Amino acid sequence: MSRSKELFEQAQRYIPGGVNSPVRAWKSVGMTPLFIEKGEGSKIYDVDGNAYIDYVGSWGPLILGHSHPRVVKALKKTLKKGTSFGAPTALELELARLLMDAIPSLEMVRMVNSGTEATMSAIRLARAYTGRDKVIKFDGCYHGHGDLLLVKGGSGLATLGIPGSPGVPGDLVKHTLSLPYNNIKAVKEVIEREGRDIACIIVEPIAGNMGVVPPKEGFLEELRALTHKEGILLIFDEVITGFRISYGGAQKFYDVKPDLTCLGKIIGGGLPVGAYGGRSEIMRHIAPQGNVYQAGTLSGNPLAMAAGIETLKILSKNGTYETLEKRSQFLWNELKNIVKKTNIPAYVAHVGSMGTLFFINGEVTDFNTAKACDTHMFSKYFREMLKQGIYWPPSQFEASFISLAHSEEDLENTVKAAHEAFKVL
Ligand code: HOZ
Repeated sequence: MSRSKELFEQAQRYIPGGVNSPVRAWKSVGMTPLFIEKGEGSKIYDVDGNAYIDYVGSWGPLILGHSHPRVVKALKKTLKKGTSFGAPTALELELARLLMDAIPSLEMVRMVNSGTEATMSAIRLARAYTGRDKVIKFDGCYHGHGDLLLVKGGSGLATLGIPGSPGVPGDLVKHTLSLPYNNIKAVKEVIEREGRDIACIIVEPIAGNMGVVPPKEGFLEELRALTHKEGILLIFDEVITGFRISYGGAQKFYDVKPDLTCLGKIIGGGLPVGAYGGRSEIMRHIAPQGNVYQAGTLSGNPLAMAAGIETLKILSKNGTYETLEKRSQFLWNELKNIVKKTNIPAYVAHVGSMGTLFFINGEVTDFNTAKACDTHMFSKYFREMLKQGIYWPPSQFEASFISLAHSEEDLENTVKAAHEAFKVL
């Protein structure tokens, strides 16, 4: 038995499902997970000594690849001074400034520890600011595991086929309205009916948790116009897209300015982090400046700040995103060529360095089309890729991430592997 299997057997006795986050259990691909020993650049190494080219990248944060020497150096330097103080540090200010310089809609920002915390807090703030209770979200978008946002969520909920979650009181989710992604007509109808009760619309500007689903042309712009007109706050959940799609996130890429933005992943350089920010007129309501309460012992943790600062400094250099785009385009185009040459129904969706190979005949534009994919075929593809040393996300409903550490050779090897995988599907 492999060491990974042994560890997984033991882990299941102590940790629910053997994992600390559901998708990691590889349930939907009919396998047991690899336990990872280390990561270096584009590769991860399991406890049995096997190497894999990694397209999970810790689910998005590792845009520079694993253990980037400059990030490791910054962490070592910070570590020597202590790990947490529960008191302000200059590092928090430095990261806040970097975020604001990059993202035009951020006038103030509050650091938290995860994307879940960021979205929960942003929604509390939106409700307090508007004095309204209702929240619009979109089917298949995933905004962390806060009670009111689990309704028709993507990511692990989609992977495991769970529509919501027991333990979430019906009374609580009666304020959540979940609508089809990319369907502006549905949004207009709801706003016409109950616009005055709606505090905010929260949206992934590029959906990344039902697989990658880009916004249709005009979708984000129309959301902005409608919300503006009705005094509803627009919240962009850029936990995945922030610093992934461009240095200023998806909002800079599409040139749409939300009222509030949620961040995470890349801004912590691989350490636990989250942040939410936006117009200072709104942000000023957060305690202790205002009375909307939100707090956290490890918020603004110096190690997370240091890793985030170093990551952003590297990303801000000229040409970084052009390089990433060029490499990403190569992989997506080659995958499209493979798809074209077979009669297996498949579709490659991508924006920049995030993408998904959907097993479906036709385009994926929302949760219903995503759910219509052949997940059995996806599992086969996943297993075939793994056999050839490619670590693809273990779910049809997650994004694959390309990093700056992926070399041309890595990408060419991945294309070869995909070519072989398609032969046996
Ligand atoms: N919800 C994450 C992906 N969208 C998965 C987190 C994890 O398992 O680490």
